[in-house]
Amino acid sequence: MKRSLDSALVLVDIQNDFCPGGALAVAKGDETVAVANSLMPHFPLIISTQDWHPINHVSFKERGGPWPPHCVQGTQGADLHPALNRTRIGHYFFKASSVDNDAYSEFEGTDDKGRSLDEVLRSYEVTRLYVVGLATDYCVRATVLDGVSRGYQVYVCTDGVRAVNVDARDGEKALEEMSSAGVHLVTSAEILQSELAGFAPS
Ligand code: VGL
Ligand code: ZN
Repeated sequence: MKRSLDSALVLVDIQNDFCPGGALAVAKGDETVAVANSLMPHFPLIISTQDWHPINHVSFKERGGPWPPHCVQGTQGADLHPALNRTRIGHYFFKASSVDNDAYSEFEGTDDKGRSLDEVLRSYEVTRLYVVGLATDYCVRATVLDGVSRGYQVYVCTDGVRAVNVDARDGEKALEEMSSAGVHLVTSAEILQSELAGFAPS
């Protein structure tokens, strides 16, 4: 049984460079893959996003930015994690893909036809976003807060996200901030249970 048609599952930046061994590895980042795979069969629409930087991107240290080079367009590090099930991903979005612009919100990305995330979600009459992926304190946070401000009801799957934690509590703080903004923090077990009961968790 699929969640009602007004819901989309958003897989934020589940890329090799954000997983152990990657250029900007997030601790246990690869653990988001199994959670994403377990949720996908229960959603009618699945959106994947990727951080997608040119080689001399403004966010890289050599240009004065905060990060080591990561998610360089066309490299293995920018690929989705190989264990992520692609069979039901309906749309792929790419963001921060021009040299002088960084972006953490996936709403700033575009798909292969140049459409924005908001445009695609509205075309399906989506009103609820369920979010898993990387990283809690950067792209998940920014996307989720942007989604709230655009009028979506947003659910963050707490066991399906992991944080960079430049400071040790950044991930926790980001979750608190999202919660204060009206975001629902739910576990994958709660999402799957409410699915069987036929309603969305609140
Ligand atoms: C991200 C740091 C730099 C993210 C992207 O996807 O959360 N974090 N670029
Ligand atoms: Zn980046």
